[in-house]
Amino acid sequence: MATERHHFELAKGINGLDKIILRESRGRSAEVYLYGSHVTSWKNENGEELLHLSSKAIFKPPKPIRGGIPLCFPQFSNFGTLESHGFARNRIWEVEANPPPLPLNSCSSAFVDLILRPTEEDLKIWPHNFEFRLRVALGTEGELTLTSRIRNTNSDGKPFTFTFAYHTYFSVSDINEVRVEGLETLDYLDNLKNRERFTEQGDAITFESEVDKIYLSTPTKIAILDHEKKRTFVIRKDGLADAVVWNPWDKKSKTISDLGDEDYKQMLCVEAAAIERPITLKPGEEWKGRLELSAVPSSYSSGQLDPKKVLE
Ligand code: TA6
Repeated sequence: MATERHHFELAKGINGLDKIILRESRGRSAEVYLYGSHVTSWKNENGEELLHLSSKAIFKPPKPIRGGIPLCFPQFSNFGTLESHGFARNRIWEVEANPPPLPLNSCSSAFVDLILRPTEEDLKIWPHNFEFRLRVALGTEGELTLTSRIRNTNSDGKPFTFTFAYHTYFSVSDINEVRVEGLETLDYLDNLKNRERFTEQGDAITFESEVDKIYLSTPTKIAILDHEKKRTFVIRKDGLADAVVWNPWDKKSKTISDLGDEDYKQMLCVEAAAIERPITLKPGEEWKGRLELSAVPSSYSSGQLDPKKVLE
């Protein structure tokens, strides 16, 4: 069902779950499941998939979908008493026809607005009323933008506090060959060492074993350079101070039932997040967190990528 006004298609996805398809005139596309308001696909003009979806992903509530862009709210990981990464990623969201105005980025050609409000069951585990609006937009240059607006709608005068992440799984050619630029010399919490705080070395980050780090107060722009695919993912973020870098590698992968044993070789999670300083909202207040992803051809000739150009 293509509707002029809303620039998207509503379709049935895996296991009959409702999904939204966004299409851009030059062949780019993105797909969002109403289950978790979960982006599961982002393709470039050649139809190449840019996000990693686990080869064993399960599309069956209440199991979160493994891969794509899960939303972590109102809790990142186990930074609290709720289930890992909170409950927004395993709830059914609604399409919102008339959301409060959000300045539409002029080059958005296709977009959809989704909304989540707590159920009676949710209020028992997290006693706060909220409205979580997510706009997913596909731009004319193929960029994918996710804009979250979270409003405290408590009528009892109570503030609430949350942590948040866009838990993006990027598709890479070979994890041994990619490098991340923009996190050099930053402090991070190492989830593999009781969240002890360390300082990152001066060079680009490369991968040769399991990594699970929360980088603190990062620049608003981070790049993933994929030699083999001559591709650079540029991650721009607003309202999200931190960034998580995760790859489970071989051993941990075998303990994750809905992740293929070899998947780790073609995936890397770089997650725009708000963790170190949780967000507190009083009733009526609204927080906005924006993520913009672009995949650009890497401009290198000698095998040495020019990070400066990428992060300018
Ligand atoms: O974002 C990194 C992380 O918190 C890792 O510690 C790992 O648990 C990963 O998320 C996946 O979490 P999930 O709950 O989706 O299995």
